[in-house]
Amino acid sequence: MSTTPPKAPAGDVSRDPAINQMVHIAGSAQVPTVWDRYQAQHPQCRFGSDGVCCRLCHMGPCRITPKARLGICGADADTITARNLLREIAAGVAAHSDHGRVLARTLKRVAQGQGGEFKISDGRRLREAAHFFHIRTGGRGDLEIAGDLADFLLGQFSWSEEPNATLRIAPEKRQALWKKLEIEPKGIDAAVVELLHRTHMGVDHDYRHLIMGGLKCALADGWAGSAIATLVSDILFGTPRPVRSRVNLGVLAEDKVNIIVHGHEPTLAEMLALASRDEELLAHARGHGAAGVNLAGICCTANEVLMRHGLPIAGNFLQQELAILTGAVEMMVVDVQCVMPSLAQVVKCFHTRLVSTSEIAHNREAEQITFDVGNGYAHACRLIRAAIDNFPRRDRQRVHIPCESMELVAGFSNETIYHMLGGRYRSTFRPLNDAIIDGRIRGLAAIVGCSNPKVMVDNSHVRLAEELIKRNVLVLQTGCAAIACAKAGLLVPEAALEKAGDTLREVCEAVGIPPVLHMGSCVDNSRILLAATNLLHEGGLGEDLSDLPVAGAAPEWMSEKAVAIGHYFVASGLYVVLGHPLYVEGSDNVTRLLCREMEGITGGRFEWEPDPVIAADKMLEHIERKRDALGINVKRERKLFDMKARRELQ
Ligand code: NFS
Ligand code: SF4
Repeated sequence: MSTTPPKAPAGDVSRDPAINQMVHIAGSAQVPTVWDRYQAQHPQCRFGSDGVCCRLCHMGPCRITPKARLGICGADADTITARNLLREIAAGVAAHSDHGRVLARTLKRVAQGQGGEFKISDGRRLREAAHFFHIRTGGRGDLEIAGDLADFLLGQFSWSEEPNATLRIAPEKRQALWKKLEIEPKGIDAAVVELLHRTHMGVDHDYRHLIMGGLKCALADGWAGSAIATLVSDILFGTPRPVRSRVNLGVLAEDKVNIIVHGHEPTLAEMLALASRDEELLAHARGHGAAGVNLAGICCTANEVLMRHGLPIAGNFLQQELAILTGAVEMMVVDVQCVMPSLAQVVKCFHTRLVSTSEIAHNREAEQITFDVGNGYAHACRLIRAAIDNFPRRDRQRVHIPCESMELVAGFSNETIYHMLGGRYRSTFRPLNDAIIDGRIRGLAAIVGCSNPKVMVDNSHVRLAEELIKRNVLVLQTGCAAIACAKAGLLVPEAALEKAGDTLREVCEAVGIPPVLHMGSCVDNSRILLAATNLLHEGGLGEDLSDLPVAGAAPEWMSEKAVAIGHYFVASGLYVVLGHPLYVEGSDNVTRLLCREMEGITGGRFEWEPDPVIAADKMLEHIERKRDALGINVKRERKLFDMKARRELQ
């Protein structure tokens, strides 16, 4: 606990009452949170936010000002901002891809019979992937194929003469453009290393060349590292199908042992999900006066176990400290990414045990119990037992669980969308394409990314999604953005009745889907790329991703991973609206390249727009412009697209 009482943030920090209530409680208990530290950082450094501070060598640090337009080495604002941006992209790509590597290694261990309780859960997805990458499947068992696939995927990380084979998932025209622009990555690790090299003092000094290099590395994320993470997770843990669950801090149970999984890698959480149903452990819990074991998640580990097991979500990024502040969490189990170092301070004020489980992510004040795949189940049981043993230490006087908890439906993988649209006999995207072509659905919007204390938490996500569905745009989501909209009740089919425009509502009702589809964690943005690719393959909406009436947005983003995602969307020809700018505004040239000129190069570009309603206007404008170009905005008779008419057309 701090000795000086933190300054309480003025007014509400979020549109979510559960967040506001807990921030208030934190203030009374004098436990500092992210909002207090945000205040303490004010004013934030302008050189940093403009991207013109360089400390890439030790002649510096240098910063660009009106009286010093060059760094000591002679680097100008263009070079400095571009290099700083590229280092962010490299870190984001590294984070997603290293996560993918951990999963590919797990697949390998399963294939070798050393994967403990892990197994191949979706043999069909395994075989489809093997077939796609020319790995022999005929007459072979799952494990044999899995071993070859794991080797193949692990091979995608190192440098090679050839572009990454996983790029072949993309539409052909897009692949050809990447080749022409010379931005095909040739190995994921190699792409990251190349960026670090190019941005070292005294190497690449052409901002345009630098930015194109950034796109190349970003492609190694969306179409390689993240795609591998998603694919292998589906193979090992099952491809998500629609599943109902609940979200927000109210999912924590007053009478049960609450365990929170937080971070990004799904492996340990999978085992905890299994072990939380273990009869012996449940009896142990009863023996300690608890009615059961309640496993809930935060951030993307939560999204992973939600998608596959329907486990409840306690909150998104900015609710991690608040979950502990409820006083009702016996254990928080963290792995990698988006885990605030402050958690170690918050748990000191409560009985919560903070357990760190990744070999690469330690916190000196957390307990380190490194997870080992081969002993996964036993490991999970040990953790749950320790959490149960901690239950009697809960101070009932200090328990404050907000009542907010909302229902949601998640699990919209591409396979699910195929299945739901096409029905039992004919899995297809056709009905979606038809609805877009005849204008009942104007287009698709991806709303993704983090939460950020700089803005009213969750507000932009929810307002943007509401505006878009009102205007008949189907919304796809991942990450903390999806959790934000889920808390606001947008992820249930009934939301279509209340909030969607007339024609989108008709489609949602006919198919039985919400107007906002939860496609998973942030690495599952690869599912969004695939959904866009599937739309193209289905036909009638152009030949390249940049032809599609599709737009992306990250209204409250904060992480370097979000920077990488934004760049692979733009490199894939998509229009991306960010709620606040990248750290590049110190260079007019870099800003113009990213926000204007890029459209003539990749077909995609960035836009900054803090106001969610104006962002919706801009996204819709983009979508309508694409519809015009496709020639599908001419007024048509609806009957043209009934089954009979389609048969006649054929
Ligand atoms: Ni994505 Fe998921 Fe959330 Fe942002 Fe962090 S949890 S990987 S980075 S904060 S959306
Ligand atoms: Fe300064 Fe150049 Fe060194 Fe950057 S690389 S710190 S601009 S001298």
